[in-house]
Amino acid sequence: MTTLVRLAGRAAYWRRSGKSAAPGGLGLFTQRQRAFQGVRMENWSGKSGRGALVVLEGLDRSGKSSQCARLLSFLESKGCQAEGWRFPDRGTSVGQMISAYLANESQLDDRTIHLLFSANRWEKRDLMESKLLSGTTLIVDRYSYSGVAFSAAKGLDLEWCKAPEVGLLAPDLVIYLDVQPEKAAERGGYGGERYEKIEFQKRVAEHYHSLHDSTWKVVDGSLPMETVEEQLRELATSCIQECQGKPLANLAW
Ligand code: DGP
Repeated sequence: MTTLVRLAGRAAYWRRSGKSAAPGGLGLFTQRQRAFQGVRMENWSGKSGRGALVVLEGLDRSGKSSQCARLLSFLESKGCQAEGWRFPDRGTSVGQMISAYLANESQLDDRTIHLLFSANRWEKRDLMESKLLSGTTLIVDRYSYSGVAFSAAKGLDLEWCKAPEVGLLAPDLVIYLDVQPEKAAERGGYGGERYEKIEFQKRVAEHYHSLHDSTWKVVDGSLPMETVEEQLRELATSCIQECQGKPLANLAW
């Protein structure tokens, strides 16, 4: 019965958020073939070398999921082998515990849930690596930076939060969709889950800013959707081309 309630809750969540869910975290976005709009794709080599690990980060309701779906459709329409992933991956047993926690159906100690989020990424690490090495680009909605920023916003030590992420695959590109917490809160579907509170999101934003490194590109997420989409296309296209020949690396932190 409890499982049924949780599954129903998850289905409601996915409907509310407009996100599509699929078991195992793969192929999560619908395939929409979109017209080529301005990004030059000469010397496209996404099919022959390794794929790129492209991560989108940002506050809740910053537009990540919509932009991931749009970017994936664009890459597919250009013949790039690409998949959409998201973390937390609620399709695993660890992911179901996380989902129940986020829906306030269960209570967990802050460090315990932090380690579960991390475990949820670790259980997908090998599959991510084999996909990337076989030439598939992964567009990932949230990753270790969410892990650190959200837990640190609860008051946990930043270095302690980073530790379990060390050894996961390092992204080739992190795109941070920058939206003011107040603006994000005005968007549909806000407030249904545990962390969707403006004061908390402000602290998350501060911690995100402390994590910026050379792989980060900040995009103004309050611009029109099409403008943001265009910027993401250009960033991802350059990244896919530039990471050819570069070995995969691990998060070092
Ligand atoms: P999403 O499915 O992207 O809406 O994410 C669900 C919520 O979980 C959202 O408020 C952000 C939060 N979150 C995502 N990843 C992590 C993580 O690794 N650790 C913590 N503490 N929170 C996370």
